[in-house]
Amino acid sequence: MEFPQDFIWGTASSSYQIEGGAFDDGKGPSIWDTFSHRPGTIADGTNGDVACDSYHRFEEDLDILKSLGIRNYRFSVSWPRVIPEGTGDINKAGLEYYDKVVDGCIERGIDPWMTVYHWDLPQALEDKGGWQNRDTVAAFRDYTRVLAEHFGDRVKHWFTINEPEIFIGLGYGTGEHAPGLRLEPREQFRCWHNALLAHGEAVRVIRDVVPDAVIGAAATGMLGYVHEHLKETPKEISDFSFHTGESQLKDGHFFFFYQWAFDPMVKGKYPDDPISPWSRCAEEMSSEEGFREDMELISQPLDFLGLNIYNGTEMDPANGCQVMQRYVGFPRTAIGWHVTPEVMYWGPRQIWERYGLPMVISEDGQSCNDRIFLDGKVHDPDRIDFLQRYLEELSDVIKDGVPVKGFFHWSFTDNLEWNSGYDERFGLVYIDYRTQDRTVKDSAYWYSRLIQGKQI
Ligand code: GCO
Repeated sequence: MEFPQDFIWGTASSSYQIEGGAFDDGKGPSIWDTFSHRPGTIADGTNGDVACDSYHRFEEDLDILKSLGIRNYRFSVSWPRVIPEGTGDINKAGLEYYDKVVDGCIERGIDPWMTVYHWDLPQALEDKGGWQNRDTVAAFRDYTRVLAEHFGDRVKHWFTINEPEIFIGLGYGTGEHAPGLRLEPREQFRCWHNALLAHGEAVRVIRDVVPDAVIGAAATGMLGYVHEHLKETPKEISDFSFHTGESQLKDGHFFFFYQWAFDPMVKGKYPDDPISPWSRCAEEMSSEEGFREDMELISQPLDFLGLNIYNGTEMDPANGCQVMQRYVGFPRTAIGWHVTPEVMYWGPRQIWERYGLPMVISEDGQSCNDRIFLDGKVHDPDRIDFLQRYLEELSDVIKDGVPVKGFFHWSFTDNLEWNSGYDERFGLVYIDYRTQDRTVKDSAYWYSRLIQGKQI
């Protein structure tokens, strides 16, 4: 497989999943602190109080990144570590921590890619309605300004929000994620709209404060694919990828689509998606005063789109591009997600055809049942195989003219996989949670050789 000379190779993490230090040095509680302490919310009964202890061990982690030659690191800022109540007083110790992370990256030749929001909303804001409350948008704008003013001299790559599909869909829809609410579609959609407004405000602020910033947002969703690399994209595939289907309505996951985030962000309007319950909500909202201005704010020009791609849905061109029944025993990762490398070809291609913006793969990876072997190493050939398959498809789509500029492996280290707990290991680096010892996995050495252009 081949990649352009200037291709951006990186790896990713998020604050709540790795930091720990949940109540240290003036940090306020986030909705994930509250949620994870509620019995029955996290599969293995754990929480992020300590996580990978990156709050204390980031130097060691950055050394590992450097030793692997990984030159781009995507991480997120914990809002309540910086502004404990969500608005008002700034916690200097919080900013100092991220100063050390940012400077630590730069000293090691690593470009920091900062995500403003990866789900850890200050609990104080949730107490006032969280994403249901439009005041959260202004709070987000002010929080982003603090980050832009403080870090903008050193941080040039920014993600505003990460996966609204999940933090709204699972947080305020199905209740599986913090804050654990199960709202009706109309109320969910209000949250959704507010999250997109927050994104728009953030883009505007970062642009204003850091004129040479490169700004995007990361989203995820359903994507259809066919096995072959056809010349034309069958209409049935993109119809599938960008329209809510009956099965998602039935399982209550109708929010899990790219178009609900990227249509408003890029095209300035909500999608034409007839059977989604949100279409009615968007229609109703469109008669509210200020709606046009809202859409203008949401659709601030972006430099790139971040795609978090893990798997897709195969369709059969021989059969009118119907969804293909998966065969018995179809390959799966440890968390149970299907291994579908072709989505790494068809996903970026369809997003490119619909939105016409450069992209980075902001997340991709697999969870494995990793462990330390008798020889003291972590052998994870399944992760290497997964990466090789997905990256070959990515290399092909780039060759076909689709501008994917970078790839961030999810994740850097093993970490707290939200409500699934610590059992799901996505990292290139193994964490022994009893001792916090780090062990670099075989896949990390493989990735390191790949990105340095060595024989893999
Ligand atoms: C995400 C998440 C990550 C997850 C990863 C694996 O953006 O969903 O951003 O936090 O851990 O996707 O599920």
